[in-house]
Formats: sequence, C-alpha cells, structure tokens
Amino acid sequence: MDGRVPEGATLEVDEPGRESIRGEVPVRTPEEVEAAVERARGAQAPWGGIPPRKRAARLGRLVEVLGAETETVVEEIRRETGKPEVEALAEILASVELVRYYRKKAPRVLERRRVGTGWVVGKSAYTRREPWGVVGVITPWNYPFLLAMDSVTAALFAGNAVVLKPSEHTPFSSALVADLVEKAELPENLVQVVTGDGRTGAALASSDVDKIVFTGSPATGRKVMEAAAGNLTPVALELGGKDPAVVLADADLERAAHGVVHGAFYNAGQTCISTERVFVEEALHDRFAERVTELVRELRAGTRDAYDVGPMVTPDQMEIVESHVSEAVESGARALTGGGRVEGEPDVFAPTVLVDVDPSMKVACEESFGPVLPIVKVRDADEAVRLVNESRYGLFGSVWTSDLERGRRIAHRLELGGVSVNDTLTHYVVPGLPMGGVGESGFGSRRGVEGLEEMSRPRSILVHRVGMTPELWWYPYTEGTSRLMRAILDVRGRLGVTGFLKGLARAAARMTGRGSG
Ligand code: TXE
Repeated sequence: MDGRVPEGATLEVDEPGRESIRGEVPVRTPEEVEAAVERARGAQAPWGGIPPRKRAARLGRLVEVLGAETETVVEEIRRETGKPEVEALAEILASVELVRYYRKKAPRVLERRRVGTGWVVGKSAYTRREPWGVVGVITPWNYPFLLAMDSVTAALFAGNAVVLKPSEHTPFSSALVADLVEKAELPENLVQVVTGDGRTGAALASSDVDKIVFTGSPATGRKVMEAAAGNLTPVALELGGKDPAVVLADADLERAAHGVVHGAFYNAGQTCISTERVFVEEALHDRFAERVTELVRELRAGTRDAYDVGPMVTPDQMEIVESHVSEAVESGARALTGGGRVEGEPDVFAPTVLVDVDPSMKVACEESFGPVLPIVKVRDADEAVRLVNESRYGLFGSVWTSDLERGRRIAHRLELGGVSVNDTLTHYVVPGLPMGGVGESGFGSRRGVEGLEEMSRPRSILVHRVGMTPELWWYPYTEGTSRLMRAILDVRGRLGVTGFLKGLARAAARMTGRGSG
C-alpha cells in the first residue's frame, strides 16, 4: 500500500459467516479527510462554547435515541460481525450506561474547580477543562459500535467535534453513531465519518485534528503516533493485550470456571479485555481444566440459528488463531476440546482449551484474539504474578480466590491497566471504570472520569483581587526582596505546628533584621 487513494476508490464489506457482501464504502482521500476536519471545526466552535451542564443535557437525548434505535443497531452489528444477539445488545447497553454516567458526571468534571493559592494572598485561582477542538477517532472491528460510541461520547461531552475513521471491516455499524447524533438533534457536522482503510486512517492521523484517539494493534498504533508527531498532535492509544486470569487454589471452582470461560469466549475471543491465558495454581489445575473443558464443550459455535460463539470477523484474524494453536500443539500442548475450524462453518474457529502450555508459546504470550484458552500450570501465586508482569502487554486481567483481601493484594501487584477479582468482563459494564493499558497495551484512558479528562485539557486561571502594587517580589530586586523570600521559606519549609512556630519566629527575626543569614 503506497498511501495514495485513487479517485473514486471503494471497499467491499463482507458479512462474516455468509457468502454475501454487506455493501461498499468509499475510501476517503486525504483531501476529503481535511474537508471533514474543517466541517467538524466549524461545528465545534459553538458547541465548545455551550456550558458543560447544558451540553450534557442535550447529549442526554442520546439515551432515548439509543433505546428507540436498538433494533437497527443490533441488526447492523450482527451483519458486519456475525456476533450473537446478546453480544450486539451488550454493545448498546454499555453505550447507554456511558451516556447516562457522563450526563451526570461531565458538568462536575469539566466545570470550574477552585484551587487554593497557599501563601499567595489576595488572589483567586481556578481551573476549567477545555475541549481539544476536533478529535480524530480511529476504531477497530471487534466492537464497531461500542468502541466508536465510547470515544465519540466522551469527546462530545467534553465539547469537541469528532472525525471518526471506522475499521474497513465494519464501517456501517460505526457510521450509525453519526446517525444517532443527528437523530438526537445535535448540531450538524459535529460527528463526521470518513470511511476507508489504513490510507484514510493515516491521513486522519497526520491531519489538522487536535487529538487522535486510536484503538487497534500495537503495530498500527506506532504508525499513528509517528504520523501524529509531525504536528505534535497528542495521542491516546489502546492497543493489544494478552490478558491473564490468575486462578488460585482456594478459588470457587464453579465461579472461576464459568467466569473464565465467559471472559475467554465472549465475542469469539475478539475482545480487548478477553481472557487470553490462565495461570492456575498446581493444586487446582486438573480439576479446573476438566471443568472448563466440560463447559466449553457445551458452547454452541456457529453462525446460524442459536449460537454462543460466533465467527472470526476477519480472515487475517482466523490465520493468526490457527497459527498460534498449531504452533502450540506442535510444541507439546494438548487441545482438550476444539483445535481447528468448525466443520461446514469456515469462518468459525471451534472454542479451544489447551493444556500443557508453556508460557513461551505464542498462544500464551502473543495476542491471539480468538476463541482459545491456554491453561498454564504454576507453582504458586508468586510465579503467576511474575509471568503476568513479564509480558510486554498490560491491559486487563482477573484474579480468582475465596480470600478477597488476598485477591485485592494480588490485583495491586499485577502491572495491568485494570483487574477484576472473581469477575471478568463485568468491568466494562461499570462506566465509571476507565479502560487503558500499560506497556505495549498503550496509554491514555477511555470511559470513566479519566475518559473525559482524556478528551479535554486543563486551563488554569489566576485573578489578582486585592493587595499591594507592585507585589513585593516584583522588580527592582533589593536586599529586602531576598529577606522576604527567605522569611517565607523559613515558614513554608517546615512541617507540623512546632516547625511552623519556629519558622515564624525565625522569619520575624529575619524581617526585623535580628535574624541570621
Ligand atoms: O487492527 P489495525 P486490525 C489487535 C488484534 C488484531 C490486530 C489487528 O490483535 O489481530 O489488532 O486488527 C486503521 N494509520 N486488536 O487489523 O490494523 C484501520 O483501518 C492510521 C486489538 O483491526 O490496528 C482500523 O480502522 N490508521 C484491539 C484501525 O486502524 C490505520 C482491537 C485498526 O486497525 C493505519 C482490535 C495507519 N497506518 C484489534 N492502518 C484491542 N485490544 O482493543 C490501519 N489503520
């Protein structure tokens, strides 16, 4: 790909699990991207000027619109991804919850916050959070609606306009976000969608936007950051993960097995925070592997009628999953169930449980992003923590134990952006919890108060109200100025009541000319 987009270029969008084509979308050129940014900029100026409380009230309409449009959105998500209805519905539910949360929280986070001025008297000081301006949002295909909603919602609450570049695999469901914004009677041009592939994404990353928020692979994240560096555009990156579950010997076996299976196979494993590997303490390993295998065998994998585990959204992803599983099996791992594609369903990889997995195998250390659960036996919790922290990724994880205090302690030791104790994906249903990683999982936050902060920047204001002119530390510098600075330091450079009193005495002596120094 040389980066140029021929005039009138289009892309076909597949329907996973079907022979049919969902439709075609234009590949937007750099010029078209710039034009979209300009239109967004025109809409942003008045939008950003609306007080946060009023803006939040207007955005609250999205809740009703989402409620009314649920069936349209579910249908579109399912056509483009093939995921089960429950999982498409969950994308909408999580979006509704986020809008409700921001409607309440945003005014408080964004409006004026008073700041104490310390020894500097006669002034008032405060900060307020300002929008960046136009935010470029680049999204992947695994949660085409929710991931777009997460960033677009936060950006709009914070007073920005958005140019959204959805994945080439799922542009139709992401584009619905702009339709909903229109239906909520929000200002025209506030959300622009530019369809296309990496060429359009690259054009957006190097465009005149004021911030770039990217979700996708670490390799593309690096390119986005490089492109954004040209204009010194700030970026937030949510990249891959190899999210661990740490199962301790005292875990409730039923809860741990059910929870880990849901965390691993939800959305056919194509979830940024899906459970990609399990470290189980020796004493529970065999029983855990056996119970997990029973549960996984009960999962219905397919694309027709009722099913629990749907198709891989892209052929490339299917190849990655196949290569990880075959490399593991060739190196001595055993598939207790699954291990390859489902017969008659070429886009569906059978839910797979692997044991005798060595932590160095790709399936245990590189993102598979598919319905595969490698189980690694560990001696104890310390070994599990060490293996988790050795990873170059650090997005999310879970700890399973009957001892909640111990669970929390271990959660604190894991170098991950988020951890659940005795749970997994429920984390995402709580809109106040931010999502974001460490290491090659990226940086920056989505959702939560932190997600709003990511979409805004502080502006600090100080107002002089009463006091001397000129201030005592203004020009000209005299001996008295130095004495004053030392006197202030005498007081401020001490802690506690005794320290304060001693400092005060010293400062007084210095100012009356009886002190030393
Ligand atoms: O990602 P890409 P893909 C991981 C997962 C998966 C891998 C690839 O491991 O196997 O990423 O997925 C746009 N400049 N995750 O192919 O290529 C692209 O058009 C700017 C982890 O979807 O990163 C799309 O809109 N943009 C994950 C978006 O970037 C560019 C979620 C993502 O594409 C671009 C999804 C460029 N040069 C995948 N090239 C998670 N953990 O959440 C492409 N794009």
